[in-house]
Amino acid sequence: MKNFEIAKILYNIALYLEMEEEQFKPRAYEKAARSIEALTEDVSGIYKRGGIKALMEIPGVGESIAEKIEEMLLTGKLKYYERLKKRIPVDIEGLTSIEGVGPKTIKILYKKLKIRTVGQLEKVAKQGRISKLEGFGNKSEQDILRGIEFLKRGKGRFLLGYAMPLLKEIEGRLGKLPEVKKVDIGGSTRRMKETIGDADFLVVSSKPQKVMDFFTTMPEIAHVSSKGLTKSMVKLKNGLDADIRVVPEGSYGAALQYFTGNKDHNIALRKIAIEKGWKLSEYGIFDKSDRQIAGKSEEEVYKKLGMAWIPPELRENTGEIEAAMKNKLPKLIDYGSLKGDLQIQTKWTDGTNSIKEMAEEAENLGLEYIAITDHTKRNAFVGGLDEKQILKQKKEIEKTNKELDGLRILSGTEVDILKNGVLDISDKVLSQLDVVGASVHSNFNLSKVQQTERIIKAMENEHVDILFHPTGRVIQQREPYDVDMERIIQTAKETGTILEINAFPSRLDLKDEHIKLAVKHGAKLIINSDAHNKNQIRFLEFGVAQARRGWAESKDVVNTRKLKDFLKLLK
Ligand code: DGT
Ligand code: CA
Ligand code: CA
Ligand code: ZN
Repeated sequence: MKNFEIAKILYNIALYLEMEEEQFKPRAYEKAARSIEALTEDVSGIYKRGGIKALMEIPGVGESIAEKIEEMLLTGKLKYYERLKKRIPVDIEGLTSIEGVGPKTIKILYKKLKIRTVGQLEKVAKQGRISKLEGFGNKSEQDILRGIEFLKRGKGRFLLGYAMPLLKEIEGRLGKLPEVKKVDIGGSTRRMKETIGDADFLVVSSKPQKVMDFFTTMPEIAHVSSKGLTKSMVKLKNGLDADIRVVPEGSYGAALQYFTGNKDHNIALRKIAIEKGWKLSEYGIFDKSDRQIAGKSEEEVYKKLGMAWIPPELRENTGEIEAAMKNKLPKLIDYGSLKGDLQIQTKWTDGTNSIKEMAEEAENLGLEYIAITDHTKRNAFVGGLDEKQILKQKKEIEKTNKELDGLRILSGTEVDILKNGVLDISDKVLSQLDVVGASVHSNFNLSKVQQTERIIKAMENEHVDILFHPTGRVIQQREPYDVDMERIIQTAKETGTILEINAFPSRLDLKDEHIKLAVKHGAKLIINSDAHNKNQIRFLEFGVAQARRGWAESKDVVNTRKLKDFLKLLK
């Protein structure tokens, strides 16, 4: 068991005990949970090293809690916790997954309204009964309802960046089968959407039985939902559903086009076909006498319909069809075209690798420059750096640069924007760094006006080159802060501040529509990985995907430039 899992169970125990009106025990469990969360070492490692005795050296962990941790580590379960769950049937895990609902709220809701599940909470909130409780109001009731909506919307969808490696691996395996002539992943995966509902494999094969046998017996499969000669459906062990279809070679392009979608894009294309007196389906385009006139390749299908081939990332029926008909599609930024990564954290704060390790990995991935941008002092919970430490780190970067021959490391920071828009590091220090990114890490709930003013103020600082995390959202976990994106984009343009497309799979702060707007106004963009360990630098490509979905070209993204030209674009 990982530290955070142990801590979570201890927190939940504290909450259950509190519901039972226990006096001191809840505090004890909370305290232990907090110090376990703050540990830099794995609890399992501590236990292996010195058993219960070593566990008891963790602040707040006494003998009784140490024994419980031992049980969790050895059995993966805790009988005491299971008993509490039975005795007090409140779905703490479900309820705490609603944004803004914490232990305090759950306790009151249980005592006053006997609420035990998310479903019950939704019902009473809709009846207006939450707003009548002491300490709650209309706003908290609406917040709860919004939180529940948000949770429901995200249910069952998977973050593309985390699902992709396994899907690519399966695609590769299918491609190696001698019976398989062609294979692709269609659907939202091919369109590189932020999240995917299920994966859609498409195959051409002369021996479909063999392909289906192979697909439905892969080690990653939890169960087979259906199996046929042209279509099978499975659930993978990670929870993701995957379909596979075997299609005739002569229809492959039409099938790939159809199963890539999205649905609205397909419907619009079908309408165009009908206007021409034809029929478009996953088998091809057919004329009045039902003769196939296109379908072998996607290019052929689009061409027959009178337009250029449309990159999958654009297929959302948001103007791409019109643009393709006029031959006015953007020349999208290419995968693999980034030369730098300007948001990287290291061991100096909450990253796990050293400056040098991050640099070497970036070089392996073909980058020419990176910036080290650790957190600053306001974010004490991740060991944020103060002025002195930042300058010390700068020295270490200079030293490391001498040890490298290819890649150049820039000194930087992810400086914190305080509630009033002031930065938590002095201008004097910021002025000595190569690159400064600024981001919001607190007070997410300010009004739209206040939040926008706060961020604009930071962007007006002459040292702030990049606005990191322009919306602060965490997909499926935290909503974006309320900001006037038009004004942020305007300010970016006026002040020469670059807007970040954060590539981290759960972040992707700027959505496609934001990127489109920034491109339209001519604001500059940058794609950063936000890597906290060296394996995460690879996330950059998901940022490129997001940029493509926002119609961005290479010229819109500053880190497609060589170092020398990139540096010229900074303030
Ligand atoms: P997802 O799985 O929710 O992330 O999104 P998609 O786009 O992968 O959707 P999915 O898996 O339900 O279907 C794959 C594609 O098949 C979809 O993008 C377009 C096509 N498709 C599905 N249902 C329909 C439909 O009713 N009409 C049309 N024209 N196309 C459809
Ligand atoms: Ca799908
Ligand atoms: Ca599907
Ligand atoms: Zn961090």
